[in-house]
Amino acid sequence: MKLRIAIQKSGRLHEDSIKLLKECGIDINNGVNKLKTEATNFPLEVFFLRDDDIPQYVEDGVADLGIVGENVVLEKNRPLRTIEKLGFGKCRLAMAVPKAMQYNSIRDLQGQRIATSYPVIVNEFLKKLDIQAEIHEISGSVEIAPGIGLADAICDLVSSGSTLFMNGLKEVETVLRSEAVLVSNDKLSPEQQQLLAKLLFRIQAVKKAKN
Ligand code: PRT
Ligand code: ZN
Repeated sequence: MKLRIAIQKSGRLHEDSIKLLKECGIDINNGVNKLKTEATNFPLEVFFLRDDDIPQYVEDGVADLGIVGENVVLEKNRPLRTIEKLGFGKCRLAMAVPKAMQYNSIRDLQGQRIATSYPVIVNEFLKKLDIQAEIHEISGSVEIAPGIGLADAICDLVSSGSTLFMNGLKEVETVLRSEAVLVSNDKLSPEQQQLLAKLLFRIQAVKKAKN
C-alpha cells in the first residue's frame, strides 16, 4: 500500500514541491523526462504532470494527492479536499487596467472586456459584485491583451508586479490570494489515510521550523 502524489512536471511549483518532499525526509530521484518515480524510503509514488491536469487526476483517483496552486484548484472547480497550505508559490490573481485609465472602483469594469486565463474565478467574482463584463478567455500572455486592443482590462496572476509594469498596466483589484496547497480526494483507504497523516505531520513540522 502506498500513496501516489501528483506534482508539477516543470514550472514555478516543481522545485519547491520536490524540496518540500526532501525536507520531509523523502528521497526521490527525479529524472527530467520521467512521468513518475518512486520514493526510496517512504511508500510514495510521485507523478509529474502539468499543473492544470492535477485536479482531475486527483479527483479521478489516479493520484491520491496533489500539489497545485489554489488558483488552479478553484478554477477547475473539482470536488477536492484542501489539506494544507504549503507556503510557497504565493501570488495573487488581480485585475489590472492600462496605466492611463481613470479607475475609481470595480464599477469601472462594468461593460468592459476582460482578458483572463481564469474565467470561472473571474465570473464568480464579478457576479458577487453584480458587475456585468465580457470575459475573454486566453491561455497565455494575457498581459498583452489591452495593448493589442483585445481587452480593456485583464485578470492575471501577479507576484512582483513587474510584468504588469512592463506592459503599461496597473493593478486595481485583488480577486484572490493564492499559494501552493496539498489536495486529496475522498477515496483514500484507511492505510493510505494513515500514510497521509504521517506525511502531513512531517509537512507541518517543516513549516513550523521555517516560522
Ligand atoms: O506547464 P504547466 O501548465 O504545468 O505550468 P503553467 O505555465 O501553467 O504554470 P506556472 O509554472 O507558470 O505556474 C504554476 C503556479 O505557480 C501558478 O498556478 C500559481 O499558483 C503559481 N505562481 C506564483 C505563479 C506566479 N507566482 C506568477 N507570477 N504563476 C504564474 N505567474 C506568472 C503570471 O501569470 C504572469 O505572467 O508570472 C507573471 C507575473 O509575475 P510578476 O512577478 O512579473 O508579477
Ligand atoms: Zn498550467
